[in-house]
Amino acid sequence: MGFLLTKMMAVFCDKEHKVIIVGLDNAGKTTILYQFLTKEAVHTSPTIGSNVEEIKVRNSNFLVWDIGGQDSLRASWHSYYCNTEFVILVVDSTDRERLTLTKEELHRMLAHEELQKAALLIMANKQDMKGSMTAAEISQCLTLDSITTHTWHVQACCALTGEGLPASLDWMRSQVVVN
Ligand SMILES: Nc1nc2c(ncn2[C@@H]2O[C@H](COP(=O)(O)OP(=O)(O)OP(=O)(O)O)[C@@H](O)[C@H]2O)c(=O)[nH]1
Ligand SMILES: [Mg+2]
Repeated sequence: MGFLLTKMMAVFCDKEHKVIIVGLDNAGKTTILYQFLTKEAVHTSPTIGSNVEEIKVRNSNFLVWDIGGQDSLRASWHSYYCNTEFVILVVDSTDRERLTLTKEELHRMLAHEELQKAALLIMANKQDMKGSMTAAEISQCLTLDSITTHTWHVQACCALTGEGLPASLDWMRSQVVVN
């Protein structure tokens, strides 16, 4: 009974869930953040520091931090990790040359003690572009199958049109309910 009540409270009185959006520069993180928020493609410029927005999906509240991905900024990603429940890793699906770098950043992040309980959502962005890698190709290159320490999910998307974004938020909500 106590368990059921706790579950019901979790569903109806949802607290705020901290989300960080990471990925290399130009992956489309800021475009995704504002597409989540406004359902429109906004004009962006490279993020210096971070943007933060609250996103409500039905009864779930997410506090979403979009962190700049330029080389010089990646060293400070860790300062955003505390209390993070979801890591969204955005990949530019056309950027084959830098996928190995993304893989290194991903596995370094997953080893960080403050992210041990975080769930991981990989967004294979820019699916509208010719020659983009599929979500399956990206999964393979990032060796996602080897990840057993974190719950993870891959979503193909296009931040310009918003395709794949509702499904991403639905997955995050499903994880909130599961936990
Ligand atoms: N074709 C296409 N372009 C996209 C898509 N998503 C983002 N872009 C473009 O990619 C460029 C970079 O997008 P941003 O959202 O600023 O990238 P970012 O990951 O926030 O980059 P940093 O802030 O430097 O880390 C912009 O010109 C966007 O319009 C997409 O799905 N398709
Ligand atoms: Mg940005």
